[in-house]
Amino acid sequence: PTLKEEYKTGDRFKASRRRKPFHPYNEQFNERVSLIQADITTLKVDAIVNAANETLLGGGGVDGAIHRAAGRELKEECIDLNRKGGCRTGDAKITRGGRLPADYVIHTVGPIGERKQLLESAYKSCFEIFSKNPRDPGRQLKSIVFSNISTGVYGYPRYPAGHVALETAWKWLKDHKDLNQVERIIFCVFEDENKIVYEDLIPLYFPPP
Ligand code: AR6
Repeated sequence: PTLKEEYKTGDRFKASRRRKPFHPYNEQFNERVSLIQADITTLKVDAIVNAANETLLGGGGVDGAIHRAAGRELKEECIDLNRKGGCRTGDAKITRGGRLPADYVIHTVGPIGERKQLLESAYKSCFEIFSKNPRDPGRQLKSIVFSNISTGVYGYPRYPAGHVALETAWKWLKDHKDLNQVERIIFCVFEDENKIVYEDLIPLYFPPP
């Protein structure tokens, strides 16, 4: 369900009236943003975002899960990207999704520790790739699911990271007023701790009416 639907049923985001929102209610935004708690490798969307490292060759956490589920095809594309220099921190690259239900994986590299500009840059790079799809420029992407970049092994504190994710998404939506392309921006949380963070922070950026 989108935020708009969830706000209507009223059983989530009770924290919404606790603090004054940073931005006013925006129906279009709330129709496009949602929160889900899931294993990101199970989601059938246009693109999922991987929290990778600069080699793009796989690792632990969500990166490991994505590589395992996607199989050889994705691995080979990643090896190819690695030969071309991998991916710098704050940047992003795209591959097809291999055996994943998602069509594409946008691999980004978040900072180690709380370095706000680099995390912001990672989210922005994902949005840029999402709107252009350099892997297959003819195929416009409409839905994107973000994992909680840098909040695992890389140790970015959860609340500050949640603020960066939501603020960057809000800014991106604001700067792309011709929203015909984007259907869904989904934040995928895995652990309960991050679910709590997003339930607390979403109403500040995407408040209910
Ligand atoms: N689905 C969705 N989210 C997940 C999943 C999953 N299957 N598994 C873990 N998460 P992390 P980082 C969440 O450590 O901090 C790797 O080794 C997890 O709960 O995966 O950016 C890379 O190769 C956490 O909230 O990524 C890098 O070396 C979030 O994903 C390094 O870790 C990110 O945690 C990157 O560290």
